[in-house]
Parts: sequence; structure tokens; C-alpha cells
Amino acid sequence: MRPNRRLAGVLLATIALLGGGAPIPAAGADPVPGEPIVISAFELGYAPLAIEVPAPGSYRFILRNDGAVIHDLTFADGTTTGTIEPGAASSPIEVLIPAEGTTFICSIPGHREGGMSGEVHVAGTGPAATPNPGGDHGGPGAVLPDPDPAAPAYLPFDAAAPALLTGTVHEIDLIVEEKPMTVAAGYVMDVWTFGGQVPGPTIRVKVGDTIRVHLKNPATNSLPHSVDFHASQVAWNDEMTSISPGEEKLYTWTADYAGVWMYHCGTAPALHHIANGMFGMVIVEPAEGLPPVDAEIALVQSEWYFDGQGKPAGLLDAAAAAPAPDWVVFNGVANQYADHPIAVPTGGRVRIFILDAGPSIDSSFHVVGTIFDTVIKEGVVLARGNTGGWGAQAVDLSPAQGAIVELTTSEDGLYPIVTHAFNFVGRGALGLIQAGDGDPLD
Ligand SMILES: [Cu+2]
Repeated sequence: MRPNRRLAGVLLATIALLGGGAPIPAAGADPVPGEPIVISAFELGYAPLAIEVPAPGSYRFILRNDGAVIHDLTFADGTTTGTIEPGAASSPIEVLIPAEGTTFICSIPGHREGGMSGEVHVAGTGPAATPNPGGDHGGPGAVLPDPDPAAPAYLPFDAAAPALLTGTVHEIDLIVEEKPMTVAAGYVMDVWTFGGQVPGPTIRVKVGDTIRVHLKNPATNSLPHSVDFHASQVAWNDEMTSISPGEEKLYTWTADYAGVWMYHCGTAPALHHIANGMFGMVIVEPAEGLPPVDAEIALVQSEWYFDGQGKPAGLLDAAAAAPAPDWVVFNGVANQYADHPIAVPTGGRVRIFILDAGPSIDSSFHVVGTIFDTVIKEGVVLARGNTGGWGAQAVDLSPAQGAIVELTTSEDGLYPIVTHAFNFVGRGALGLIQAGDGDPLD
């Protein structure tokens, strides 16, 4: 079982431990004649999802529940293990596999739709059904072509917020690079970037600073590009004009207002340039700075509209009146912080800079198991220690809006990062903060 399957289970329930009992056989191996076939259940899926048997006939199956909540294994003819507790395994059940194969599901409400459906087929025939590919990250995903096993592994994006730039005048080279990028395991898009990364580099300055951005569009690129800093006050038809491949342009601005700001390419169609990766975060601290904390994280939520392996984002999909992104992601890659949790000290003060780059979907940013005692959203402040003891559970961000939130973790453990628009959690908008060793029980 991959670690992310185990970790994603914390969204649904606390970890239940198996107290003794019989040893549980291994799951997922090829069927051994005469031996029962073992299927592992977790939140939310089975391993394996597709099983081949050598010939039609009667086979025995065992369900091993490796998840954190109850599951069952129910075949199309109604044969079922009944409910199996976390950590337990079923008795073998006898199932007649016909020549055309059969299917199985978990009959607990919502689990089949979440990805717990699979199939058994007979050697020499095709699969009886296409297994639901969704599901080991908090719910069903978008309907996508099969992942490319040859796709390069994604490059994890460091979630640590960068340090404040020193001095008061900053010369920054911002180089546009058009390049392939693995945006989810097995899926590569031809993205357009600031600085070769999505999101672009986070720029952190303070009120009163002067920022001189040298935008460069190398001759190796194929398209015109531009940049629009929301933290600046300049004319649209001055600094923000597009430059062709081989050109560069100076964009000078002063940081007049504190906040978490978006920057993005504004070249027509700007929707396409943003949907294809051209955005980033600017943090402007007050002139006196921000109080020190124990950990600082920077997260940019955005959408990907997949249009085929190696292609740019689909403009028509992105432009839909009710857009349905294939992935909603933090820092460019689906589920990367579920695979690689962000470590923080237990009980320490954690500050998160969060930006919704869109291009079109709102964020309801939430960290499971925590309360934001400080929120600075678009200049509106909820301050820790306020009269009345008010707190916040989620921060609502429309595209282009940003916020600073602060929280503390109450104990060692895992604290999932989500947009609480939960239809997108299964599409990649899931990460984990790990406090201490991540285990609340040791
Ligand atoms: Cu562009």
C-alpha cells in the first residue's frame, strides 16, 4: 500500500488499531490455485482493483481491511463478506466467477462512488468493467485517460515561505519558460511558467520597498507573455504590455500596501495563460514586519484543465461557464503534500500565506483539526486575543484573493489541508501538515 493511501485515511476517521487476532494474509498477489484471493480495502479503494483468474469457476476471496473505517466486499451476485472492522480480515467467501467475469464493490454508502469498485475477469478475456480510477485521495477524481507510466515523477514544490528580501530596492529577473511539467502522477502538461516553476517564485518584500522586475521572454519560447502585479499601482497599457520571444521589459513598482497578492501573465487570452501556470504570490509585509512564528508556509491554490498528455491546458474547458477542473492543486501538483507532508513543530505557531490563483474556482481554505486565531484577508484582520474570543474555521478566497492565517497544532499528528469545497478534495486539493512525528498515539 502506498503511504498516501494510509495517510488519506485520516480524513475519514481516526486510526483504529488491531488488538491481536489471527495473522492476516498478504493482498494483491496473483491467485495461487487452491488459496483464497486476498483483497485489501482502504479509504477509498481496493488493492488490487482488477483480478484475473485462470478459468471460470468457484473461487474463495478474503477481504482484509487496511483502512480506518468499516468496509465490505460485495460481488455482483450478492455474495458478500459482510461488514469488516478496520484491521480485521473476513472469513473466505465462495464466489462463482462466470466466463464473462464479474464485479465487486463496497456496499457502505458512498464508498463505491469514492473508488471502491473492482472487477474479476477470466484469463484470455478483457476486463469485465473499467475499474473506477478515482479515489485514494479523499474521493472520486475527474474522469481522465489512464496515467502514463513513463511520465517523469513530479518535482515536489517546497512549501516553506521564502525569507523577506533584504534592502529596500530589489532587482528581480523573471524569466518566462515554456516547458513540460508533471502536474499529477502520470500526467504531463506543456505549461508556461515564470522562472520554470508553477507557481512562479514567491516574492517577499515590505511596505515602502521598490521592486524592479526584469521580465524576460527568451527567443526559445513560442508565445508573447507579460506580467501584472496586483501589489502595484501602474497603468495597464504601460508596465503590463506583452513582450514577444526574444524581448525583455522593466516593470517598476513600489509596495504601497501590505498583503498577499497575485501576479500573473495578462497576455490574451489571459485565462489561458493563467490556466497554464503563469501566476505567483507576492507577500508585502507591513513596514515594521510580521511577528516571528515557528513555521511559515506559502500555498497557492490553482486549477488544471487537462487536454491530453504533453499539451497545454484546454482553453475551452477553462472557459466553461461552470468550469470542472481535472485537478485543483496546492503549489502546482495534485496531492503532493499528501504524499510528502509539511513538517511543523507541535504546539508551535504556524503562519500560512494562501493565495487563490484560480483562474476561476473559489477556495474555502481549511486545515482539519485546527482553528485560525489570526486571519488577515484582503486587508481585513481577525486578531488573536480579540474581545469575545472569535476564531475562524475556513478562509473564503475568490480567484486573485490572498490571506495570512495562523494556527497551532494541539498534539503530534496529521492535519489535512483542504479546500472545504469538498468536490475538489478528490481532485488533488489535499495535503497534510505533520506535527511532530505525526503519531498522536505514541
Ligand atoms: Cu503568458
